[in-house]
Amino acid sequence: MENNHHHQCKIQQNNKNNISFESRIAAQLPAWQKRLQRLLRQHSSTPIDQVTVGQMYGGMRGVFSLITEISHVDPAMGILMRGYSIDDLLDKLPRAKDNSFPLAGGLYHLLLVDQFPTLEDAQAVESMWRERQGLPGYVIDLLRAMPPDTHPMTLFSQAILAMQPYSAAAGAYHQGISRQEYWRPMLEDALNITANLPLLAATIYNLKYRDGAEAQPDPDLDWSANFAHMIGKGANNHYKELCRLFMILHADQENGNASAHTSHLVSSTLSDLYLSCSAGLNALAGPLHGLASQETLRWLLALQSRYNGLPSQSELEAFALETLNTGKVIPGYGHGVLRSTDPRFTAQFRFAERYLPDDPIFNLVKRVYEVMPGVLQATGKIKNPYPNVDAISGTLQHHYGITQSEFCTVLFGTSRLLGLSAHAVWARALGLSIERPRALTTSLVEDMVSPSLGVDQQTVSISSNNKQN
Ligand code: HAX
Repeated sequence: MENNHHHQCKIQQNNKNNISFESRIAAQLPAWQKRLQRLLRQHSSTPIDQVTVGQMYGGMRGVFSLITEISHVDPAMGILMRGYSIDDLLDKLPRAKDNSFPLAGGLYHLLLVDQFPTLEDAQAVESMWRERQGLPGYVIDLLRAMPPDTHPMTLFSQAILAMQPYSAAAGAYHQGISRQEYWRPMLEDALNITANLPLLAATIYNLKYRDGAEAQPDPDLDWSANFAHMIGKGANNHYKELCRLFMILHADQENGNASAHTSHLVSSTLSDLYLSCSAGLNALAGPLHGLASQETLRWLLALQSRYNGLPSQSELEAFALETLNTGKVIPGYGHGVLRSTDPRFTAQFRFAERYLPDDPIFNLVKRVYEVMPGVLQATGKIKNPYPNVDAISGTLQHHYGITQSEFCTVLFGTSRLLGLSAHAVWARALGLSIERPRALTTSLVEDMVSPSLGVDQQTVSISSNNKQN
């Protein structure tokens, strides 16, 4: 109880600390409002895309129908965050002295403020996060009360939802804040949620795999590396560097992917960031999405144990075909938008070559990369036979002792909420609407594309009814 009171006081104090951050966003909004008004006045009815029947049944793949200013996926170049490629971000974002990889605070500044951060800007975000660290005691109690075999993603999503009573935006809404100002308390929520993500991830890790050891942030460490410290790996400088790399790579990917879109849809109802982030995590927990990092590690471990080490190319092909022939996907390969090797895969591959060249699972990843594109291409149906971010991320974690494959997606979510929260603040600042696409039944689609298809269908059902009779 005392803990909760302490948490509330802390949130109130922090309201004052992000004024300059907030004002940098506010300063850009009048020009944005004019720009959007002009665009909509002149082009509200101009078509951007058309929707085919295949796309309606195929999960709306490739339909341009969302707006975000935060990031864009280019099929060849990969994710561009505020226009910067992964390699640019890794090269140019500010890093602390003697660190090999950037501070996540700098990336968050870029995502939220749309100005390339100085080291001072990056450190200012890191300080805002530091000041806001602390989980309410009841959240930890809640996590402890769950059955021990609960999936860590369930705990993660639950914990974010459980903190919803502290939402500044929900409170402001109930006090009657105007719609134009609503993004400000959302920014406050964004800082409070993101500040606590490594602490929450470490708390879940420790509860599940370290006998509930208390996660205690080190005030001298940055946001990303603090995760390493809080799970007892603070002395391992290479793992701290991996945490920094990981948190940059997974932070965002446009807002059409399942977790970002879920979170955007929920947020579009004016619900607060705790509700929308928790919802986004639930989508990330699906095996075709963020859970692919867990699934890849499991698949690689199964491969290793089947062949007692590194398989030959033909053994690997046989194992891959076995997966495909049992109706499963090859985890870590393919992508909804990308049409080449994911630069986030390449960045992690470079890390592995530098820090863990002899790791046996990394050597499996390498062999899979040699063989799998050919195997997938031969199926004739997969649009992108190349590896995505998840094809290697779990392997790197495994090398440093995060051997619990089910935990991989929590780290993914820790980083991804940076992007989702930035999308949400800007969607609110720009006044984007509640989402409400329309739906059709198959009969209506048949009637629209070819009325005779509908008649054929009626004949089929009449004749099958007759047979039954
Ligand atoms: N293994 C086997 N089959 C695959 C495949 C893979 N890795 N990737 C695509 N396919 C199949 C699809 O299932 C689809 O088959 P059907 O026509 O029988 O349904 C066909 O190839 C065409 O699919 P596509 O157009 O190339 O790809 P989609 O846009 O439909 O799907 C996915 C994109 C990422 C979901 C898909 O490639 C996949 O399931 N990959 C494996 C899981 C994975 O790694 N997911 C993580 C993706 C990155 C991410 O979101 N991280 O969070």
